[in-house]
Amino acid sequence: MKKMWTFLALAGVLLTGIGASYGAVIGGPEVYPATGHVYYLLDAASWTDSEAQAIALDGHLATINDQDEQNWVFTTFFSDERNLWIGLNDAAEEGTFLWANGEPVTFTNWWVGEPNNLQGEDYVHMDGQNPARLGRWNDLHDWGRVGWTTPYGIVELVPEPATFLIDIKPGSLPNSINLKSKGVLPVAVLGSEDLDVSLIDPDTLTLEGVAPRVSGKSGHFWSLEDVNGDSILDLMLHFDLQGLTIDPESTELTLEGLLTDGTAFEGSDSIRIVPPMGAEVIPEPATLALLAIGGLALIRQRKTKNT
Ligand SMILES: [Ca+2]
Ligand SMILES: [Ca+2]
Ligand SMILES: [Ca+2]
Ligand SMILES: [Ca+2]
Repeated sequence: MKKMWTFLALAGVLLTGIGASYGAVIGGPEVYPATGHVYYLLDAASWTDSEAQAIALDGHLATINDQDEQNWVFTTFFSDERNLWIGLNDAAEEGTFLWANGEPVTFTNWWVGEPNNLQGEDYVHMDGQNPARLGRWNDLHDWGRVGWTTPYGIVELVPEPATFLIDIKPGSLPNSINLKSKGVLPVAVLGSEDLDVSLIDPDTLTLEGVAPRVSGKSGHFWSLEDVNGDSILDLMLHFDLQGLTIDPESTELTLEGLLTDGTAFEGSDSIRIVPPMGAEVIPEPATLALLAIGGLALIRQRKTKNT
């Protein structure tokens, strides 16, 4: 939480410093609960000025990853026929649309017949002017064009996650992991004065990108219990070891997730892979020779017995 506030305070300092320029921040911060990303609304300006402003804020014009984010952004920032700039553009190569933050294009919301590159349009906005196509996308010139009001930029920032304490294999140290084991790996998020674990959204939790295991038909994959005896509840999870892709060289694992208010957090704990890589027992040539001699002796012995 502390990091989040430091971040917002810093953003506040930045905002006052750039208030007079084009594309000044006029709205936000708003947090999108599904990802914890933070959004600002900029005053009407060209796409390139708006993107420069977004970069100064340590973000980019918004990348719309799916219909939910589309709906949330439009509902949050649209009003009064306001067109909204997003990060999509084909300025670098005509016809190849890219997000300003470099993410792959996985979702689009074009209005019928768009993008049409009319007289060389390269910058994309959500339509706020035409009642029939509110929120649908259109390519436009950098400063808009006749018939369009200049769009307002939507900035998207990915905040630094807060860090919480996690405990892999509570009660045991070192946290030995056998990569061949088909068992489960218990992981606890430790509650503290600063963290009420009931504020964690369990559906967002992943260990090295993998979701916790669902136990049985109950559909439950987490429980609240005090695993370290400090009288503060901890969040207990289990992961299928075989479902995790753990690098045999790795020395720690990281759990990531969101609080119910969208605040991102992460926590890491040390692990020790067993048996350690490179420590497998490979017989020395001398041992092999001895084994061979032993084997011969055995055969001879048997032969002797048989005769
Ligand atoms: Ca996004
Ligand atoms: Ca174009
Ligand atoms: Ca167009
Ligand atoms: Ca506890």
